[in-house]
Amino acid sequence: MEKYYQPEIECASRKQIRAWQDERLVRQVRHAYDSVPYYRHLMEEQGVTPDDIQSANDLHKLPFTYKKDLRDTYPYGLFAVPMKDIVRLHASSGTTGKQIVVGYTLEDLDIWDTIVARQLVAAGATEEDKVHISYGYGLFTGGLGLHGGATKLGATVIPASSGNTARQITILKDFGSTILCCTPSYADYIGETLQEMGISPDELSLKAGIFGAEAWSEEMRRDIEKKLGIKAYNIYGLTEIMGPGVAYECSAQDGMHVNEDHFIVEIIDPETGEVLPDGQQGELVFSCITRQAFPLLRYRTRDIGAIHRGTCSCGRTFVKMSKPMGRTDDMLIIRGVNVFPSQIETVLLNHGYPANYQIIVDRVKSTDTLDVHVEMTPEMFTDNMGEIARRQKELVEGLRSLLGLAAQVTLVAPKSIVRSEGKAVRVIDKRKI
Ligand code: DLL
Repeated sequence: MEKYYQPEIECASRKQIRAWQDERLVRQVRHAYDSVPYYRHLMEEQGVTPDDIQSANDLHKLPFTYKKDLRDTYPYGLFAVPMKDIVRLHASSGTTGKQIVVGYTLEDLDIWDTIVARQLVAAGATEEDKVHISYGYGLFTGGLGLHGGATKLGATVIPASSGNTARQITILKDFGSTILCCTPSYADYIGETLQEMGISPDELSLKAGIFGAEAWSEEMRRDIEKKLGIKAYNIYGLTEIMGPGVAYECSAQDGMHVNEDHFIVEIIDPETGEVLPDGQQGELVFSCITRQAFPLLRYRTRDIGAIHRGTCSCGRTFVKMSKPMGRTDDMLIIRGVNVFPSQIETVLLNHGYPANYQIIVDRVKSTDTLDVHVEMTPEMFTDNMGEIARRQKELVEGLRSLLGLAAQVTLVAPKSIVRSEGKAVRVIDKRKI
């Protein structure tokens, strides 16, 4: 039977959710306007005042905010409460450029813990569980985010942090961890190490995993579930908005419920900024409607996804966002064709390859080249050149039929691609260098 952390909120009527959003947005806009000169200026530039925002219907009148706004005001220019009320800072350097800093009040942390606890319960956790956290601890929000949620739930936290994989496995085994939290690429690596150590998943007590912080395919989910003998749940979030827990998966494992009592999600056309209808792919935009320290409004995430309304088999009423297929800034444009690394991953895993690959993009004589390096599994490994050529050709065909693009494929030896303990770096784009 489906379990909820806060059924009265997670399964509230749409009317009730809407009422929370209306009231909280109005208050939040006033708070941002009154407390952050930068917001006041942005709103004045757009010709709106807090009085123009009477309900969530008026959200579209507000200006967007961008990562650039966070960088321009670095470090504390968007904080909306005095520093004495900030009890925690987190930061993200992102894939490119200068880091950004966000702050939390005690109340903000409590909300964060609550929404992460919702995810844990949706994945079947109770206070009886041992939650093993292998997200990195530190300024990255993964470690402390899951830590706070698991503590709030009353589970037993194992703050393993990332790295030292053999030791992780000893801890998983000896401490009897039941829920594993880390990036999907690290979960895959842990699964692979388990096999190498000759340990069967049955020897562990794991039952579920909470994986996020990077894009991962359905094929990778199945792979991890098999390797670790668990059910793998997706969790989405970003430092700017809160950290992990902005959206979370339920037993349906088909899209993530957005915690709509704290965030309003929109999908927009990234080119025109126009709000798109439900179901259509576009850029995810979030507004924080309860966060005191950092009241970010209409934040352009650069993540590409879609939102779906309607009933979910789990009984929750929060809208669902599809798994983001990638970020607009990860999207490769190769000879005019848009390619997401996650699409390449789908082809590789469907052909039985592991999720250990690297995508190398270059420009030779003004033509873009796409070279996919993928590891063979130890069972595939051979020095038969004919066999390798046949396999490479098969993948080239698979990529061509999915992407409509000619790629080069290089099969490499098992273990030759460096493993990730956090977010995997899949793409080397030499064109930018
Ligand atoms: O990655 C927060 C987090 C930690 C989420 C642990 C989930 C688990 P940042 O480092 O600021 O924060 O990176 C945020 O990561 O904009 C997405 O591009 C990507 N991302 C996060 N979760 C997912 C996911 C954390 N489930 C950026 N699927 C976001 C795809 C994800 N991409």
